[in-house]
Amino acid sequence: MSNTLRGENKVHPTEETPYSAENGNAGKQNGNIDDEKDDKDKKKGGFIQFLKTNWKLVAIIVGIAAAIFILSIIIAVVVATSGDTVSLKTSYDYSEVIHKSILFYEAQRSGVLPETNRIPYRGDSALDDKGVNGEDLTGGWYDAGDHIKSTFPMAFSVAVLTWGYLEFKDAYEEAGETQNMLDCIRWGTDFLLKAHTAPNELYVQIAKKSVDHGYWGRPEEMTMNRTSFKVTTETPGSDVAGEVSAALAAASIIFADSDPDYANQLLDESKELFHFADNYRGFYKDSFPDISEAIYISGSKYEDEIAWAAIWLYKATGEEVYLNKSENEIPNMIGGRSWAFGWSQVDAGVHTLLYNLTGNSYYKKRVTRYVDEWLPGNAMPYTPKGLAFRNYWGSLRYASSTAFIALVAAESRVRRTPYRQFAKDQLHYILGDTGRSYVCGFGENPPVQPHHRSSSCPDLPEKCAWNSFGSPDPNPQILYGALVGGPDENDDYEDARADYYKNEVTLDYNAGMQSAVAGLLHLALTDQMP
Ligand SMILES: [Ca+2]
Repeated sequence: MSNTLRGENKVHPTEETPYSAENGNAGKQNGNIDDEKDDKDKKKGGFIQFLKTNWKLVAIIVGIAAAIFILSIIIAVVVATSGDTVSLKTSYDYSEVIHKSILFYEAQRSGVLPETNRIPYRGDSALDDKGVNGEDLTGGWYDAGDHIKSTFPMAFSVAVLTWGYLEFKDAYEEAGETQNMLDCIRWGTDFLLKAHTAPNELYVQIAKKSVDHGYWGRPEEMTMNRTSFKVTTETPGSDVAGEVSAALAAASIIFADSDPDYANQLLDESKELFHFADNYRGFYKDSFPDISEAIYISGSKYEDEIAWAAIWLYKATGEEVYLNKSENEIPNMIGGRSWAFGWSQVDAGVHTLLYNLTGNSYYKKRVTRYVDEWLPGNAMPYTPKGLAFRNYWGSLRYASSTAFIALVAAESRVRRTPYRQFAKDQLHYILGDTGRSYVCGFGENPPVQPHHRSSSCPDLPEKCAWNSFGSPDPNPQILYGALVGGPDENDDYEDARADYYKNEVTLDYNAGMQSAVAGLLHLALTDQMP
């Protein structure tokens, strides 16, 4: 991966220097030509004699001068066409993290894989995933270490990845990952469009928890029945429908220029889902026929997802009706501090976007209230080694998703240096500051036993089952780029496959981490790193 940056403000010597030099020399020659003539004639004879006796030396000097001249032209052309490069002095290779995080999303792919698949141990899987009326529900990503497809966190991940891309495009360009990132987002949105089978109908989970969690093995070898669940007007889910609406609206911005037809489809279906979420209110956990079969069942309110969808629709369309819809939900959202920024609680994202788009100081206060709590010395507990510690289950994702909010808020000048320093400290904790990396396949001493089925399987044709789960050895496949859950409040961490609190990986863990790392790379590129 490249660890250099392009100098955006460089002078173009091939355009400017020869032009001014030529003009200056021409004027000087015209003014002095007669005065110099006699003197030149006197010296002429001696100079010709010198050339005759020293022609070999003259030839060498002329040759060297010509070579230097040609070389300088080549260097000037190279600099002008590729940009002069300056070493990025960052502690960690952010480009490499972005590259590998996108590979993690590729490792999670379900359905028919394209020829461009870069994960050697993965193939086509779950090709019978369908709705209750036979609708095609193949594709998308497996949620975590298991093989359930869960629309709610998948949509949150698409929204946060897309937001990070929109804010920090220069980071993706620097990493050389722009096309891979667009493919990544589209893999998610293609499935979200499939899951939206009618204006007021959305598939929210594929595979029962009891059936899926009874299996350990390759996704390509699954034979169990994978039941699908949907929300409808009778069994609504404003939280999940709002989340998908937000993801589709955000992605429509990205594809507006390169694929306007696709962008229009994303926007149309985003609007339908917003109206479904808004008009048929309810929690999708309450719509599940058997709550014990659902994953991602928590969540204390759905007004935040409705407001989140509306503000993304406003950002995508500029239509005031959506701004009003978003602001109308604010009184219904919790009045105190948000607990975290995550798949079921997007208040911090709503406030940040609302401040960014309206400049209203009320939203600035709300963003400040949220992020300030996480700064050292305030209410958030810290581990001895410096992790802002919200919860033992997946501690690192809370720190990294809040770091992303802090970086976006800093772009909007809510607060700058303290927010950027916080984000840098948290991400560097994750990438290796404690002596170990928490990102698989990256840096020093990374996790080797992630709680993740397909990477725990040996190469074919060896069998893969519960014996792979119980193996004391590292996962035979490296799950590049996956952020694991992380340590406890004392920085204690054991790299153990069975520990799904500390060592599982998920789509939403990586979304906040990747977008935050893109934000740090943006700071490095623009010389704003604290
Ligand atoms: Ca919520």
